Amino acid sequence: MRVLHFSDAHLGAEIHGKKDPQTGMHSQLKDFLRCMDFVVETAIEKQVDAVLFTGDAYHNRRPDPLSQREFIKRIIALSDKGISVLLLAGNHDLPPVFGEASALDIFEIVRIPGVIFVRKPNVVNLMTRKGELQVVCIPYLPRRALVTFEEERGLDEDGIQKLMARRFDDLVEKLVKNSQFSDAPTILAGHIWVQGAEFAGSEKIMSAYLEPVVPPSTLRNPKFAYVALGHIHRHQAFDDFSPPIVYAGSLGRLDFGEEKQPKGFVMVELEQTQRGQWIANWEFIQTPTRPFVTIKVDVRNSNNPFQSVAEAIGKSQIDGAVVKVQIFAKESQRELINLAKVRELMEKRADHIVSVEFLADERYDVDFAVERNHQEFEELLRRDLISLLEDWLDELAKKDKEIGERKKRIVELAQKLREALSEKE
Ligand SMILES: [Mn+2]
Repeated sequence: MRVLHFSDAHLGAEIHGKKDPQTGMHSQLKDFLRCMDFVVETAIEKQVDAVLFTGDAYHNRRPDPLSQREFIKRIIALSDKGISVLLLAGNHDLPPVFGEASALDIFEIVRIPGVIFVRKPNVVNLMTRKGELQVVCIPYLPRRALVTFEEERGLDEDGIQKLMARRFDDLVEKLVKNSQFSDAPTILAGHIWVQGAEFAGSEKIMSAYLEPVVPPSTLRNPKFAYVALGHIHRHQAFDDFSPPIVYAGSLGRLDFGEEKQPKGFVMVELEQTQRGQWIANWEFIQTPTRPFVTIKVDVRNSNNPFQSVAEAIGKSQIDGAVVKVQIFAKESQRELINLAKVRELMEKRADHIVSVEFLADERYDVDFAVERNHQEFEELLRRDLISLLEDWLDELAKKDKEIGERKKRIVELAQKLREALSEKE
């Protein structure tokens, strides 16, 4: 049986790019849809039996209709070809307020043949053209799904974390114990944080205070042939034991933290050994997402600084990329480098120019001239407060190293404060 595992599509993210005035489509959405098209094409071409999506379809919990239309369209394209699809709820797929509808609930209302959406921990039998696939589903579980407010009384942060991890372990054990498994292959699909996983940097703030951190041993049940994970955006695998535990990673690049990381999805071949045990062979396939490129050029010893910048740009692979330029220069060279002209050099090649920075004597100018339009300010207003705090601390840390060192702690405290306030409501 052949399964395609992908995750964290984040349609509707508008971090880097601009909106096409004709279609209202942002260039980041275009990029992510191109990646999702590639998923659909590959699934059809390689004749996969099932597609497993491990959460975060949309970037916003109240996604815009354009993102929804395009996501649903592609899921239907899979269904039309007889491919079964399982959609698992990620943190971005949960309603903003407890009890409200999830954007993916629509898949439960408008039934598409072979497509199911799983929002609660459950064991699901996915029928495929090659027979049954048993999937132990663990969607994103916030702290409150595992531990009540009353149970936390008297516990410190560490105690709460331990209780959450234990509850998670119990939950998986119970799910497995109470299910009647057939001889068909069984896998686990989760939108969870596994201990030891490395972040990409584009995940929403993750704190061990808000959700369980799952030890890999919890997932190492010999019943599972493969563990398909979403939530953490860096593709990685815990592959040294069986079953393989694999994060597909986000489908496309969200920001510069992922500049050097490959993005893609996973092809999984499930095979039965002579003893009847199911095992998985998997392969990572890269998506055609936009490259992110930072060009750093030091012109302090150059006689013709503009020429040096132009050469550095000429040598860089910026075609179709999201680009940032940092020019390290002497104050006296300021007049010699026209930042607008630097921008012009890239306009035809790059998909999007984020900034051209002139950095001299620790003071620098940022050429955001074309960038900061009304829409971007609006986006700024919609951003998560904690991530704004983080940016601000990063800014302060440029002048005061100590702030950089204390950033993690400050952010943790801010999260706690927010949590405490939301409990009061
Ligand atoms: Mn995500």
